[in-house]
Amino acid sequence: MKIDLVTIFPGILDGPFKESMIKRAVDQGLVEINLVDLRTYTHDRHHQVDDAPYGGGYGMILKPEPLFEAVDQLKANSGSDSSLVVLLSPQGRKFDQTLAQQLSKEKHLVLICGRYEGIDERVCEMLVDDEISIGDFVLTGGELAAAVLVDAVVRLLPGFLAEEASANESFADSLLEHPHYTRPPVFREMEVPSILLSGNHGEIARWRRQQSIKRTYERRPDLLDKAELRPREKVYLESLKKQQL
Ligand code: JCZ
Repeated sequence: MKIDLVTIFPGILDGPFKESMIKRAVDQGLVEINLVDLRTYTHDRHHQVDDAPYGGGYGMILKPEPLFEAVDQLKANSGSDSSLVVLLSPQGRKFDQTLAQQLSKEKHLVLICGRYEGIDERVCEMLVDDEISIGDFVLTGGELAAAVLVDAVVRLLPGFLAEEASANESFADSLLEHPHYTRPPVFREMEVPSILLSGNHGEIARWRRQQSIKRTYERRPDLLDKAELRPREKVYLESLKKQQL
């Protein structure tokens, strides 16, 4: 996969991909991540990327010409016959694990990171394939939203995770994760649940599944609609619901 991030502040995105797991994915060649400075695609002396809004009002708007030129060139140089151009914005459709999985199947992503009051609408209409929001809160620009999206997508690329890790994780089966413990077995008088020390892997798996269901019921009951529970797990969930009444 190739990911191009178009921004007027490449420095914001300098750090996030140069550490830990994403760095390893880049080093392994699972993904190529390029920071593209939008000002490279201006032709005036002041490298102007923004202008005042037609109709008046506060703030500045990103001009269409540099964005069209940047995206056209990035598509042409992608080495791929299909590119998906994504605009990060609070007006987009909500990002989630299902969308992350869909994006992880793409060969070339171009992520446009806006700034200021927004982007000329002709970019949104003609250049952008998908407008995505990472949540209902307002950032000062699209860069951190793009970093979140890249992180969630890259960890899903084939070869990134051990098979087990991706199978067990939160949201993959619409349940939150069970609690985790490591040594020591007693810390400041707080004990690790004895079942985890029992060596009985069948019982441990059952306990973890129940803990996942309990947590999801307590913290994110909305997720339970999508969860696929075995008959005995449905019975367990019903017993939880009765205890709460
Ligand atoms: C440009 N402000 C781009 C995206 N989910 C989310 N919240 N906020 C944004 C976002 C905010 C922005 C720009 C200027 C994205």
